[in-house]
Amino acid sequence: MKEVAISSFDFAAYLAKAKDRVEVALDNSLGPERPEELREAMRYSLLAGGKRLRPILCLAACELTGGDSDKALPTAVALEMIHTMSLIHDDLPSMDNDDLRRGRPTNHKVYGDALAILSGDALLTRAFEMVSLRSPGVPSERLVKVVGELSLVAGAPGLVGGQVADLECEGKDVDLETLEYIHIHKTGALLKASVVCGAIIGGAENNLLEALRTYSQAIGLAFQIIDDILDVTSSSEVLGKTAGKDLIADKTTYPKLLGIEESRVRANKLIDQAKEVLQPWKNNAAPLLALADYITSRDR
Ligand code: GRG
Repeated sequence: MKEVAISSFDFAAYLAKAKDRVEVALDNSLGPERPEELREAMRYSLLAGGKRLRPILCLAACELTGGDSDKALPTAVALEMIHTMSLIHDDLPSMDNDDLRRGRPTNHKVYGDALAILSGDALLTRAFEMVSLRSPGVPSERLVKVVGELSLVAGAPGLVGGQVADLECEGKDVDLETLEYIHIHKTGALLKASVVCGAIIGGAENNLLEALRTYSQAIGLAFQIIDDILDVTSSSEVLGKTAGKDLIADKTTYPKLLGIEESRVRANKLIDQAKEVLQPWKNNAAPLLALADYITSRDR
């Protein structure tokens, strides 16, 4: 395995290169869907930009296990497809009802509700196709494990459950425990699965896989705490989505319960915990350590 000295690690270059790889793979992942309008709606949201954090985490985790991250690319694409479909559905009038996503009008604003729902459905099912039918060279038992992880994260035990809880809690007084439940399921679970699936594709030993589960759980929650903070401190122009939305929708957030400073302290503590658990692998973990820091330093 190639060691990457932390001091000489160029995170900006790493991030840019990984993002380029992901963009190319995403572009190649959509075939000749018919009708043409469905193809357009799927491409519109999938290729709309975004940080591509989930696929990049997947590739970085695979690399840390000593695996060939080319083999993890289809799974990385699958994770971004699940994420994108969740954004399309989240923006619908019956859910968060938003007009702006990734700096452009939301999918249903352009294609209508029916096509937004269906293009989301098509991306979700394509994600499972990417893993099960379009992952050459990966042992099938690893692919079955990844399919299992994705089934759990996309369904009631993950995003769907988190989203239902989130919608149910709008306009209500919510305690920290419930808020954490929502954040962990709605957001943290997919970030965790991104790391875990990359590690599974790479064939991680049990102790590294367990460490990566702990790492990714911590960064997943920290990510949503920072998202809550950015919602009140940033602008729609910078975020590419409507700022101040949590207040408008009367949602409980970390800043609402703890204040901005204490929320930031919590997020930083989680990032410290995530980095600590990777110390035994630190000589090869520069990308994942830097990605953890990026979660709290990001501005969008
Ligand atoms: C997966 C079957 C299935 C259903 C989806 C709608 C829904 C159920 C869940 C909503 C999940 C959701 C939208 C959570 C918010 C997560 C979040 C903080 C998104 C923003 O992620 P970034 O900042 O966005 O990584 P970019 O645009 O950079 O990719």
